[in-house]
Amino acid sequence: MTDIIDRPTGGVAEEPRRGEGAATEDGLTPYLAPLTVPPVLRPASGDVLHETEIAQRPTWVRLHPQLPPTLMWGYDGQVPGPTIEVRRGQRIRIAWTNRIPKGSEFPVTAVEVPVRPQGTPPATTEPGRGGAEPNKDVEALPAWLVTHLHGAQTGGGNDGWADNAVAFGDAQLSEYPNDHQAVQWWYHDHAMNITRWNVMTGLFGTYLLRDDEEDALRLPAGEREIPLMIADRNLDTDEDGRLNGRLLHKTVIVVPENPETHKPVTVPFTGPYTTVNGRIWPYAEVDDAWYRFRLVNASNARIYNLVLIDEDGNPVPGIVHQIGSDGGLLPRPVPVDFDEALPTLAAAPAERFDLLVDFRGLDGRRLRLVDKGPNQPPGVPDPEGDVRYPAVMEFRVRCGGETDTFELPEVLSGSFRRITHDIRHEHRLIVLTPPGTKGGGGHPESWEMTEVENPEGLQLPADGIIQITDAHGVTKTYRRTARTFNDGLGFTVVEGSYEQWSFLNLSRIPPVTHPMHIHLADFQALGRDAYDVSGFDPAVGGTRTPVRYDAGTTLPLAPNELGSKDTYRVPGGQMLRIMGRFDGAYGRFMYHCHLLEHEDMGMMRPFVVLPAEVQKFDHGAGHGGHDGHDGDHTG
Ligand SMILES: [Cu+2]
Repeated sequence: MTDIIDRPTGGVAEEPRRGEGAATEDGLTPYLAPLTVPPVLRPASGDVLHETEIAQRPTWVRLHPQLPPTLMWGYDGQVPGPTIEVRRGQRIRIAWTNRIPKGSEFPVTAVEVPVRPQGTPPATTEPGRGGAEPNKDVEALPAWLVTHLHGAQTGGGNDGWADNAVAFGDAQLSEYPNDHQAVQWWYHDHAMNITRWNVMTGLFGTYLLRDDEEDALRLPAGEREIPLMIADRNLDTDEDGRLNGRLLHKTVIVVPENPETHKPVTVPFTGPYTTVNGRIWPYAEVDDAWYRFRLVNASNARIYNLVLIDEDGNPVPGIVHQIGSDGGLLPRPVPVDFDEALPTLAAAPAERFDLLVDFRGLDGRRLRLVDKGPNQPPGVPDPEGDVRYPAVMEFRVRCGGETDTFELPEVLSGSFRRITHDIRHEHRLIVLTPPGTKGGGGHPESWEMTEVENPEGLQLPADGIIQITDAHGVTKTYRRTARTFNDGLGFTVVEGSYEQWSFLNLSRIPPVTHPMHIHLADFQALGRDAYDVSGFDPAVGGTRTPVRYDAGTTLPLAPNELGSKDTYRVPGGQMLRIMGRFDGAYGRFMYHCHLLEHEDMGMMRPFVVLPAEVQKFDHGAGHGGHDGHDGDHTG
């Protein structure tokens, strides 16, 4: 049987204390709604033939006490969905069942508005459509859903392949072996072309895997372990300008000066209102004790720079420690002191942060988690950027009554092993192109590159040919072997093997950070290198002069990036090198940018994992990244 346990909400106050934060110009008072904690669902254990049904259903959610209810879609009719909790090695089967009746209203209104001149607040920071006509094609969308368990090692058939979405009444049957160290995964919709709207409806939830190593640390648990799913949203307004509660996907479109040579570019979604566990700017009452927060950025595209501040707006050092990241526990705790030096809580979509916060001695205090705009002190709005309201949530510390004797462990994961470059491995090179690159339809793309062994005869510059001068001064020539999702298979990976994937981001004006996510495998960062990417000409789609390693700029890896991860920020002008092992499952998987607008618009590619014995019989050339053919496509 499925065991659903309702936990008390994270902070139940008798009465929300009004007037503590001034209402915004939109009429919403920050820190008015108590934080809610999703119920825990422990799937049937011991009998893998017993499936646990989790159904997507329409639901009405009060995002804020001063708003009318919002139509959303939620797993088990809840936003976020239930927190699924399993133990290592407990194999489970979930029937993700679409129970959103045919003809249901799509919960998101989508509009595109023109970009505004620099120096004025971006239109996306304001609620309402501003007169823009809703996209009728989005209004007409059916509930076409597929669920991906982000981070999980499971066969390609269970992973939530984006094309294999199901309609009303059908179920996606997925088996999860859970043979993994203790970890925080999360599940969310992944339907081809429309993930950005499906996830915005509310289709996401937390998945926690436990093991003995984690148990032995005796970390804060029960009511003192709280998932925090952070997601920004926008809301529509009525004719009179009042918020009507309806979800609004408002994006900015940049129309080029010369529409004959350049296509319009859609900027990924950001919105003015930050929700935590499905509430806008909630507060949580916490004891003066240690807490464990399992934080994930479930936003479409906002990259948060989270800072914990006190009543005077000053960062609070010394009480936040990161103990885990995407792939599980870090080897040792990493202090997060918000002092502008590394490390910070820069959280791109899909990145996870396992945080211990020490509220001892803070009885009576109010601390706030805020999103720091790039040009302002923490807690202050950024009028020219997209941080209209920095608020995320508030912690109200109360006396817990007894002394918390928990001590921060010095070593967290004794089983953690650092992967080094001397291990036998395969190389892959993926180039992330700027929006407006020739042939890209206005969108950034992820190009799979293959080295050209005899580049002497090439006429350069040429579309799809990129030269790179590396740290040793050696220049190599690469040709593009794939650029969009439906191009032929490029990467065939032998199960159990290690691979180094290098992502080179060619964006420059403006630099665009892409959080790259690879399904199935856990990775470790080997390094980040700065590159002078000015030699790439988007109008050509290739380099005029080689993209060049910049020896003058060092980019150290932050200590909280050194654990296992599956999603990495790749800023413009940077090469990120990561190494991972593809083990535990076979099949066809995806890797992609986790800005959902980019993922939907082409920044996604397939890869296949096979047994070594089977790959020997591969009759095609599906070995992108190391086949070394001449660049005969370029003429
Ligand atoms: Cu991207």
